[in-house]
Amino acid sequence: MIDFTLNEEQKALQALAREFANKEMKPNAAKYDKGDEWPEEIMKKAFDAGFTTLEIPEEYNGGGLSHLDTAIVSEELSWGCAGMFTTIMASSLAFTPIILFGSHEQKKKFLTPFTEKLSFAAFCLTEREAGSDAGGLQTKAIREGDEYVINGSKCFITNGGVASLYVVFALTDPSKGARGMSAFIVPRDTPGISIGKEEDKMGHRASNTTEVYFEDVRIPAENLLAKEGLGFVIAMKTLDQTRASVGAAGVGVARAAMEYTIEYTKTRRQFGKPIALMQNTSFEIADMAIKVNAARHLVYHAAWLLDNDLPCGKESAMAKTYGSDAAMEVSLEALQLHGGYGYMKDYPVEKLVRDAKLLQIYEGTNQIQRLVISREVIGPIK
Ligand code: COS
Repeated sequence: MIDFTLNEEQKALQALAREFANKEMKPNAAKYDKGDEWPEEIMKKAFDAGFTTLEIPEEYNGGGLSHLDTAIVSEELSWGCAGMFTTIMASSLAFTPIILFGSHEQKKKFLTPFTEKLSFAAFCLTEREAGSDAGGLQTKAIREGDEYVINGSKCFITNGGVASLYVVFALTDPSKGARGMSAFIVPRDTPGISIGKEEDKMGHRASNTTEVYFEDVRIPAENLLAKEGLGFVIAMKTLDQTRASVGAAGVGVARAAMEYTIEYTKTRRQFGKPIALMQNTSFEIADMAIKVNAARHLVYHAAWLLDNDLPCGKESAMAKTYGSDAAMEVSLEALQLHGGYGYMKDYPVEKLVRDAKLLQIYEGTNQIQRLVISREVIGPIK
């Protein structure tokens, strides 16, 4: 049977996340959007509230929340500030391969510290020449005795400069291409790691994005996740899970844009009446509400599949695509309905447009999502 009601615990969780977003994130969003400062103070509070370790299993001292619960929180936090939320989500992206494929010892050793003190993780897959074509990476991890030696570089790494732990994808058998890829847990303080330039981004300016270099980085062989050659599947299965969260972030951004628009158009008077009374405005707001609701349902459905251990690659890609497209469309329309004011930084809407754009790009562009969806929907062609 289908039940669309949140239970009492979920309602309480939603209220808690909404209050946090409203009190701590929204009032500081414009300040950190300038990009001069990293929102450490807000992140400390997010850590105290448990928002930075929601999905780490209880056994390792984390929140142990379900995917649906996490989606509910994600919508609220990105409604508060998508940039700050990205910092939290990027850690979660790096925790996921450890949760899915790590041994008990690896989880205990590498996940538990995140629940004890504020710290961040980063997922190191993308390279200059391996973006959408994730299987085309060049970073190598060559086994020498009881160690692997990693050489290569990663780019566009969220939390790159602030992370204490990286999950790094590298070729252990370069002759096999993507099938020779493996995944490693790499502590930041390992000699040979250096941080490259910090990117000056259009949006999500409250998040840290850098290059990360690995030069003769030696890690114990026990830091290999699962086994050699499974790296590509680990990356894909991770993204199958986390893409629904990007959809949830899209819902949060779209909802914020819709709410600002309702507030503004009810008070903005032109031709002798509030512009919300004009049919173009009210119909546009109706379309915004349709998109927010439809996107949320796709996100909840993908999360439900994940919680029930059912295949979700297509649905997670749908949630990511529709959620981020909704954020883009709704925020652009919100800007238009704000007229000249919408274009000014004094109003919060132009930031939402800039933030929405990245949701269509990271964790796999929406074109890659359509590739994933169409391959499954169309099936093999003879
Ligand atoms: N789960 C499990 N296995 C998967 C999988 C999934 N979701 N997707 C692919 N695989 C497996 C395939 O079954 C195949 O296995 P075999 O080698 O045994 O045949 C292997 O992985 C290669 O898959 P495929 O042929 O589909 O790879 P492609 O290179 O054609 O395409 C895409 C893979 C484009 C989907 C992938 O590279 C991708 O997602 N790119 C975007 C990367 C991304 O999101 N980057 C953002 C980084 S984080 S901000």
